[in-house]
Amino acid sequence: MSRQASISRKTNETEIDVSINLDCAPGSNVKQTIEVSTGIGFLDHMYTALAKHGGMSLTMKCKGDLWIDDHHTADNAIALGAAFKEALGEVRGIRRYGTGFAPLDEALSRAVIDICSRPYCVTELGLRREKIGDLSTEMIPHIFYSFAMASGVTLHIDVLRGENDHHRAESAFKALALAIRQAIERTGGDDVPSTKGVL
Ligand SMILES: [Mn+2]
Repeated sequence: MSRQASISRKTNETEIDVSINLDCAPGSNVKQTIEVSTGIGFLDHMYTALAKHGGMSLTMKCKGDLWIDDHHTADNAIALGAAFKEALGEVRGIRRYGTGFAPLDEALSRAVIDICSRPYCVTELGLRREKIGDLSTEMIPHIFYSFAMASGVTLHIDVLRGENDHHRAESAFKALALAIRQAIERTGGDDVPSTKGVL
């Protein structure tokens, strides 16, 4: 059974529809479909990379109040996190922990995730530019934070090195994708991966 969810969220600031299917990795017999349209090109680029390397299908349509700034629109990571949590369902029969390292040329990032219902987020991205394309770089750690809070995961993401901020950010998203893909991998059993017996 594939793990999927759709979420629609409409506020005075944004209108967002997200559909996610966590089981579209190559070899899964499910075609991977990625359509991301947020109105912020660089953000589309990042979510597309996240879905692609996370083995997910992702449809995200977002209309935000970009005439104010990019903040409310970039906060669509809340909806993405909520959809991820719903698609995953009860934390059972998955690996729970995942680690991803992703290089992009000179940049290298590490992401570690624990799908544990204990939302926490620590990031050290070292971005120096004010903006990448139309996305404020200060929103990138905020996106990871919003995703962690809404999905209930513990997340640590570090850009270990890199000169180019586009590369640094993209390698961080790709590292997260690899970590997620490992953590949500089915073990074949249906045990709860916790000594508490519940997550
Ligand atoms: Mn790129």
